[in-house]
Amino acid sequence: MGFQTTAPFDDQRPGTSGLRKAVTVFRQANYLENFIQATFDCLPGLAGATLVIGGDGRYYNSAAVQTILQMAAANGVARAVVGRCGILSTPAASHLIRKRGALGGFILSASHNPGGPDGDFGIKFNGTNGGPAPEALTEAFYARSRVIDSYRIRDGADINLDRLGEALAGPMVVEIIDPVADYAALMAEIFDMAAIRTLFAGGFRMVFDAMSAVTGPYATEILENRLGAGPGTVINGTPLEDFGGHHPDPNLVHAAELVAMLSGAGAPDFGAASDGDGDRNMILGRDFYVSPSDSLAVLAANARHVPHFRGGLKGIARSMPTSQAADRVAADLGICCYETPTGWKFFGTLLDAGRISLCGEESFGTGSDHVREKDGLWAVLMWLNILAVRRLSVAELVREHWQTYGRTFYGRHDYEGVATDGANALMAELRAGLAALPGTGLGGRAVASADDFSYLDPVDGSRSERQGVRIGFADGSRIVYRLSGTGTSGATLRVYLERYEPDPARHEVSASEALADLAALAAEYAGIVRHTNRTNPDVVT
Ligand code: VG1
Ligand code: CO
Repeated sequence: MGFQTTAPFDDQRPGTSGLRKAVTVFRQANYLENFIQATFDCLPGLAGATLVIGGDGRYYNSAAVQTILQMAAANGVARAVVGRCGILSTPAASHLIRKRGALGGFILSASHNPGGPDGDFGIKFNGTNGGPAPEALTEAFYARSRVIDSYRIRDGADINLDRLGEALAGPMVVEIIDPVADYAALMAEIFDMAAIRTLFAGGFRMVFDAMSAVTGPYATEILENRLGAGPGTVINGTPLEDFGGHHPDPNLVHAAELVAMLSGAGAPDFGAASDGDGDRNMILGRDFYVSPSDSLAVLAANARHVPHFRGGLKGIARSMPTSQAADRVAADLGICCYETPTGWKFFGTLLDAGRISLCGEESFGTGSDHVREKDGLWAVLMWLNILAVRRLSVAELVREHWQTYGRTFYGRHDYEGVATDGANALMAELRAGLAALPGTGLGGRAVASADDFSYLDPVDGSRSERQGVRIGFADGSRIVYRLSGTGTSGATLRVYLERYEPDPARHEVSASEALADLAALAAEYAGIVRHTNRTNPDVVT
């Protein structure tokens, strides 16, 4: 047991989802230790508490778990619950924290960012509700990390993380658990597993791409072993430290292998993918892509077919850049639809207060009140449960939805790794121009509203400013601009586009065609070429 001295690091302010940096940054002497001790110093009730620890298995995961265990022991933690081999998907960790009544937990992941010695690593602290720490707390961690001069660590041998059961780190009990079991049991409580089993038994075929990341073991156990989807349903199902060199980001660009498998006459009925830490999902039908914003709306409209939601939805929430498709369903159901800043932590207070049952983001994140994180595999099971009851194909279900509610064409254009100065200048210019916009025309469209989104949390009264520039047009179209909080090199500019089309005769064009005018207008108005030197986005989703 001892004290080590440390110096502050100036870059430990957690972003949208915790602290995310290159592995090389995390490996600097005392870097991880400094962040962990700063967190411990801000947590009342740490002595004698239970903590959950696990991550997505990327490079540096095991080393970080060992460090955190020795520090937790030295800081008086009574029990650490750790997934075997240090593995826990983000939603599984959220569930465990809640189930065990833990003070909180550390989730080790940089989500969809590439892994490996030259890739990224990340860490975040989730509180006792199982959700990401609120901004006030992460700001306190950061403030503490700026003044900290020492940390506590035990000088003990590494714990064997491969063996289930209990071990000791000094006075602290380390409990190594099966990372899948509790999560799989929760899914069986939420869904009509028998109905989904019948669907597969009737010849329904699917492919799940785990992208060599954490969901492989979860998907294999639940889809293949428990639900009877054929062997080979899960592809890239072994978690690898570098995700096989891929970007574990479930979208049309990075999950190209899956997209190809879902095209053509002999393709399976259903395709899905998840990301590095298992909290995101992409849903595909045969030759059909479901935009995440539409997915949230379709799930909301059909939730009553799922046992967990039989009593109806309390409310829905979506992040600001997510399309307004879910708002139309909420209006129809007579329930509230909340609009929150980007990042799952803002859904936490609404879920805890019982104001919402479903929530989602345009970035392939969907979830509910069962945990306090988005949940990739849960979303896949939601779709399967609904398809099993409705007996429609993915495309039929979504087209039916458009018929009823109209179609909201949606696209996100990402300009990755651009110079930070240029990106900041672009946003500053946009902000400076906001006041003059309403009532004028842009590219022949009347501007109805323009602002920099700010959010007042209706539950805890906290305020979040400067969450993204949004321009609303009189015809219901929107352009939103914001900078990413999860990138690790330079800045990433995200431009979000949406256009509402009530007329079913005009639904059968691609989103990129439907949004071409708006995309050109968005690029020109913000001076994207001038500020970033880029003529085209890197990723369009
Ligand atoms: C991105 C997404 C955001 C999501 C966040 C964390 O943030 O846009 O919707 O909540 O990643 O997701 P940003 O700031 O880069 O736009 V995960 O799956 O990386 O924990
Ligand atoms: Co993720």
